[in-house]
Amino acid sequence: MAYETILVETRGKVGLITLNRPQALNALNSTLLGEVNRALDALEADHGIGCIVITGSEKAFAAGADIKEMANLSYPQIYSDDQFAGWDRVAGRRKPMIAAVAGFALGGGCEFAMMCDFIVAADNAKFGQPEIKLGVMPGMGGTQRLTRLIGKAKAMEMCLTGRLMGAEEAERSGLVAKVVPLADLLTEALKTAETIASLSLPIVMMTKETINRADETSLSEGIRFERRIFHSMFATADQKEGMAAFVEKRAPQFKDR
Ligand code: CO8
Repeated sequence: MAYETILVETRGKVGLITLNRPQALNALNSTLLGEVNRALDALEADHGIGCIVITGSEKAFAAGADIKEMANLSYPQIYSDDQFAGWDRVAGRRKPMIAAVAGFALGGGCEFAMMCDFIVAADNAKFGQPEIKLGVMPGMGGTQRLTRLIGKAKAMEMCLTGRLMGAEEAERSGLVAKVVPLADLLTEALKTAETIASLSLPIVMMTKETINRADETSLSEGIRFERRIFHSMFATADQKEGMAAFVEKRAPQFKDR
């Protein structure tokens, strides 16, 4: 498949999407959004793929939604076209997605990274929601996801001032899972993705779905959901294989797809 704004490859059981608009620091325009969804459709349909890594360049994961594309939209246009609705499809993906972030992850770029299941950051990563400086606010989930990840005080401070947060503070605050040297970013993210992809795909997907329930429901309903999904795992061959392999002191061969 030919793409204009991204590069897509597979490395074993891992799908790798590289945002590729260097002239605009990977600003997220509508072509890029369409292509990311097209690539994710293909990777999700491929039963050989168990995890997806999304990355950018050393200078920028993405410097936000494309301001030049957005600047002159009227209210009826932005409302009727709802051209950002495609981001809800990105956020709703069922296979695990890791954002490997180096450089700027600003505005929609930070929001895109937060749509992934977790972020691995290079030590030069800079996160921020600077939309307030443009006379708008985050519009791709940032007010909600950032607040859930780092808490109200820091989310307020970041969104109301537009200040950037470095990798170390982002890790301390719970925005990123781990920070690695820039030179190791892709290797580390791919290694983590390979670990996930080597496990049972349906069990990984059910675990992702269950953790995401924590953002949507009460503790008791979340625990009830967890219990039901946990019970249903006993209908998979991979549960039998995983536990048998432990008892027999051998490596499991997960096969369910
Ligand atoms: N959109 C379009 N073009 C961009 C963007 C962007 N977000 N960011 C950078 N570029 C372009 C620049 O215009 C420049 O292009 P040119 O060479 O043609 O002038 C090129 O990329 C390189 O950028 P700079 O020269 O500015 O590079 P610097 O290294 O000097 O600065 C910065 C890097 C600090 C990252 C700077 O580019 C910057 O501040 N960018 C904008 C960051 C920003 O404000 N992001 C938020 C955008 S708004 C948003 O994301 C809202 C999402 C929600 C929408 C939902 C609607 C429903």
